[in-house]
Amino acid sequence: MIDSARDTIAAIATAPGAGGVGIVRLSGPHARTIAAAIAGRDLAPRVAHYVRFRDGTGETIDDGIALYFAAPASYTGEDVVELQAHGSPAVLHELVARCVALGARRARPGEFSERAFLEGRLDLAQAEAVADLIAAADVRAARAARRALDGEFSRRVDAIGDELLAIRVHVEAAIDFADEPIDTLGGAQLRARLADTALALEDLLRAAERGRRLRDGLHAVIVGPPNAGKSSLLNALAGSERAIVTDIAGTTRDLLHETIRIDGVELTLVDTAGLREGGDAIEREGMRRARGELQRADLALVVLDARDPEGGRAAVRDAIADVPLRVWVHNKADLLEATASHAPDALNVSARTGEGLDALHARLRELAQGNADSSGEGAFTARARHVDALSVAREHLAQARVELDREALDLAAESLRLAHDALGEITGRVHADDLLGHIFASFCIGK
Ligand SMILES: Nc1nc2c(ncn2[C@@H]2O[C@H](COP(=O)(O)OP(=O)(O)OP(=O)(O)O)[C@@H](O)[C@H]2O)c(=O)[nH]1
Ligand SMILES: [Mg+2]
Repeated sequence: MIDSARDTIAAIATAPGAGGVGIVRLSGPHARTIAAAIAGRDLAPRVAHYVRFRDGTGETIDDGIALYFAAPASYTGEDVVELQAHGSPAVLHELVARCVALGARRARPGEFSERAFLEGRLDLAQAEAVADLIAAADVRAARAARRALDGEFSRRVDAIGDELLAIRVHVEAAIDFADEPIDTLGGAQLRARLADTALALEDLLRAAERGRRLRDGLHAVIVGPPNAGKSSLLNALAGSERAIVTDIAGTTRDLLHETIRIDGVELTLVDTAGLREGGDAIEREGMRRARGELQRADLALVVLDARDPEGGRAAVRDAIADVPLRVWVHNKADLLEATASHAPDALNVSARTGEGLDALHARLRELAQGNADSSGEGAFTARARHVDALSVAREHLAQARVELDREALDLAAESLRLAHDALGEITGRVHADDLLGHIFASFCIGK
């Protein structure tokens, strides 16, 4: 689907700042002629030409290498040229300006990858993996993004999509024989296939959920009754006075995010308003936000006053019901009698004296790493968008099975179509234009 009317784009592809080598990349129908004008010679495909890059007056901007990749065997699928110069921001900006003077347009963020998607070189999940690879905070996340880029996620989505398509064909055909009971039309076999597909989808959803956590890091929400020392603990873990601490119950209202790294694994800590009955309007809004944040949490770090942990437990029980991982912390251990008995399932900690913080660190490291490791082998990164789409597909599929059991074939066919479309959104076979704009806008320029 080469669009000959499409313009040629140019951008610096290397990171901002000085470096040994800097690359300006061109993509589009005029990439080759523009580069030839700058390099003063025609470019053969896939040959490293050592050339002088010249400005409009013939003066040398820099010397370097020009590489031409002829369509469709290029990153974008269009004609692409890379001009490799010294990594001087001044030189690279001048090279881009020269490309623009010769008819190119400055690329928007992610526009090269967007073109790669539009040319069918990558599907949407793979294009997103490019950005995730570039942004990966550690080696595990980078590996997992690389697997997604290689299509490991997309292949599993497509396999389920293909199976759904086959089932849809079967159901649509059966609609034409509506007088017959479905079981004479292979209904039992159809139901078995649907059950298998539902299981495969369930598996993939779990893998994608792990992949999302791997990409985003563990999302830990600090929760507990007012005055238990949640903000003090955040400060102690972050190693800086990020949050306001006072002895007034109800000090924290807004969510406060802080990213910490434990052995190269990222952990987002969120401080929240203490949970209790009542409170003024601002505090109640704070509690509402705390509960909302817990809906998205991987881990609840429950902070209770060591002197009265039972009172606090009741206040948080409902709020943390759906959070997959929990760590119970009894804070203010410095105020306990030396003889006080320790709860077996909780860590005794003092945000004030630092007592017990090493053990808490170790526990968090274990969980953050377990999170990364459990998704080590064969794991791929995924995004919240993907997880949502898979959940939607799962709901429609469940609906289709109910409808099939009731022999409501029309409805089942429609539910199957919706499930299929939801999967298509992941790889971009089904997409809205504003979705593409949204996704690619978060890329860096030159990619
Ligand atoms: N002795 C002692 N006091 C602590 C400890 N941790 C916090 N405090 C004190 O307890 C009070 C409340 O601490 P915060 O960190 O503001 O408590 P919070 O849970 O964030 O409270 P809210 O934001 O109101 O929900 C402050 O006076 C802290 O100095 C601790 O480990 N030992
Ligand atoms: Mg607080």
